[in-house]
Order: sequence, then C-alpha cells, then structure tokens
Amino acid sequence: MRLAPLIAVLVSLAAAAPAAAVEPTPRVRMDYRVEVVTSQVSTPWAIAFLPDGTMLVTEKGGTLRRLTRAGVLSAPITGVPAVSTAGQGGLLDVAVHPNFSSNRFIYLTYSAAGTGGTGTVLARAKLSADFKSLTGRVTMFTQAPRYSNSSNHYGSRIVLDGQGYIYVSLGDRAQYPPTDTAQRLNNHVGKVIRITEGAALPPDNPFYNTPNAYRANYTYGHRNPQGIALHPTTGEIWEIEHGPLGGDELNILKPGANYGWPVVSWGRNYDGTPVGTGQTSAPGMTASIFHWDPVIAPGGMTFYTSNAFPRWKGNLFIAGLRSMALVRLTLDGNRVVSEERLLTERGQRLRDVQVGPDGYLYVATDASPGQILRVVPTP
Ligand SMILES: [Ca+2]
Repeated sequence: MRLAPLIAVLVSLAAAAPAAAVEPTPRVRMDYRVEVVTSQVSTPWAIAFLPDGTMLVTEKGGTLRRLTRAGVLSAPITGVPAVSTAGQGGLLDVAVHPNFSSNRFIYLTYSAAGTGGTGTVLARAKLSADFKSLTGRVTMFTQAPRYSNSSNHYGSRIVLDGQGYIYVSLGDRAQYPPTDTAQRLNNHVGKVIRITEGAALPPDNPFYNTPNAYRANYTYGHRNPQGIALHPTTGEIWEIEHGPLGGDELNILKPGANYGWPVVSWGRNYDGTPVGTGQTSAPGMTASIFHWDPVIAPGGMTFYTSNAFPRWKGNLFIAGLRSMALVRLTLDGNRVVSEERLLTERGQRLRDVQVGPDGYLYVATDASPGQILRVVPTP
C-alpha cells in the first residue's frame, strides 16, 4: 500500500483547506457613497439650506457664501459683520428663518471684539433677492461678559423653533482652572439662551423672575456646546457639548436645568486631575443621556427625518472633529440604542452636518481648503 504519499497529499490538502474552502468574508454593506460638492471652501463652520435647495456656508475667517448642489460657489456675500478670528473664533453658525421666502431673514453667530474682550454675538439680516448681499443687519444678542484672556469656547449654534423663539448655545470661554461662572446665572457663559424672534426676553423663560439672573438664560452648566437641534416630534432642544479629557455629552434641554459643568463631569481636566467634585452626577444637576470617553469632539448635529435613507430615519447625526467621523446614533425615545461611525475612511475632521431637501446628508470638513460633502444612498 502506498499510504505514506496519500497521507502526505491529504495533509497538504487539509493545510490548504481553510483558505480554499471558507467563503470570502462578507463585505460590510455600504449604504452610502460620498460625493464632494466643493473643495473650495476655507474652514467651513456651518451649512444652512435655503428654500430653493441651495446652501449658505459660513467660513471661519469671516465670509458667507452660497453654494449650489452642483458645486457652484458664490463670491463672498457682502454685509457680513466683522468677526474676531483668533483661536476658535470667527464667523460661526448660520440659520435660515422658517418663513425665509417671505421675510428673507437669516441669522449668524460669530465672535466679535468689544469692551472687555471678545464674545459671541447673534445677528439677523435680510439676504437680498440676488443672494449677493445682507441688508438691514441688527444685533439680536451679545454674550456677557466678554473675555480678553481666551479666544476659545464660543459655542455657538442657532435653533429657530418655528414657534417664535430662537435658541443659541454659548460656551464657557475656556477659563482654566475652570471657574464656577457656568454655574452662576448672572452671565451668559456656559448657557443656552432663549429669546424671541423680535430679540425680546420671553416672560416664560425659567429665570425671568429670578433676582440677579440674566433673563435670556434657558439652561446652564454647559462647557462648549457646538451643537443644538430641534427634536422633530417632541419639539425639545437636544444639545451636544465638548467635555475636557473625556466627557463629551448629549443632553436634552429642560427649561431651567443645570447640566453640571464644571462641578460634575464624565471627563477629567487636561492635566488628568478630577473636574470639580470628581463625581459624574449630583443632586439638582441633570444627567446627560449619553457620553463619550475618549471624546468625539462634536460639532453640529441634526435629526434625520427624510426618506432617502429609510434605515436611518429618526437617527441623530453628529459631526465629529477629533473622531474624524460622522457619528450616527439610533434612538429609542430619549435613549441612545447604538452608535455607528461613518466616513472614517476619509480621515477628515468634520464640523457640521445638515440634511438637504433631497434627503441627503451634507457635511462640512474642518480644513482649509475644506470640503462640503454629500452622503447619498447606494442602490
Ligand atoms: Ca454635564
């Protein structure tokens, strides 16, 4: 019997078998592909859609441009206010009034210099019929106090709720070691504020009748909230903020609530020491519904309610800077069920995400030159 050679053949077949016999690993199903709308923008900070399907894009250096879905980028729109571009400052958020077609109102946040230093400002202006200029610009709100020792943590995102109110998120201005300013109500530091579309202080604001409190304050104890979004069904404002070393957090805003910074945190100071009490919660302070450690470094966020990606309906999308990801959260009511990170293959810091009228996701990269990306479904 010539057994030995046969065994040798069988052994060699067995050794080779795994590679030959096992099916290829199924590829991860890609639900999307990414199109570059433009690579001609400089450090874009925010995207807002106009009713005609074109976008307004802010550039941190102080310019506002219009961008078509086909990628045609306008010259700078004139009439934009002077901004302070040091550090994290510049021309920041842009929002379009729900009745823009009749009133032509747009809103900008930006950091500006004034007595005492720089601070975040909200302005409203009319966009001309030819989209080339802003007219009738009025300052709606100025954060107080200003700081001369920091050019960081300005916030700032704008939400118009369609009920006549404007919300703006405002940072803690990066004071180190952290002071308790965000915990006190006699300032706009580390707050989300609420004013009317006429720039008035609403009498139903939570601290309207509180002695010595600034009446615009809606929530407090925030660090650097760079994203707020209106929940599509509950009408609540959801907020996301940068933690220090660890401790980015997602919050649901309740009028008058204290979100804890810098007393409690899921993170640590940059030198590794505990924040405040070193605890993650305390009586009277509202817990976040989700947090990240290590951080994602969140920019803007938006709820997805369109039909282009049926599987993503009801999800929350967040632009991630340090994480270089478009973060997708699936939700069950007020609970985060799962997290997926998209666009990581591109290795780009992401500053803002918005949904277009076409149902596609539009994403701004944090770079100069930077890009506006469009995430579209694949068949
Ligand atoms: Ca908190």
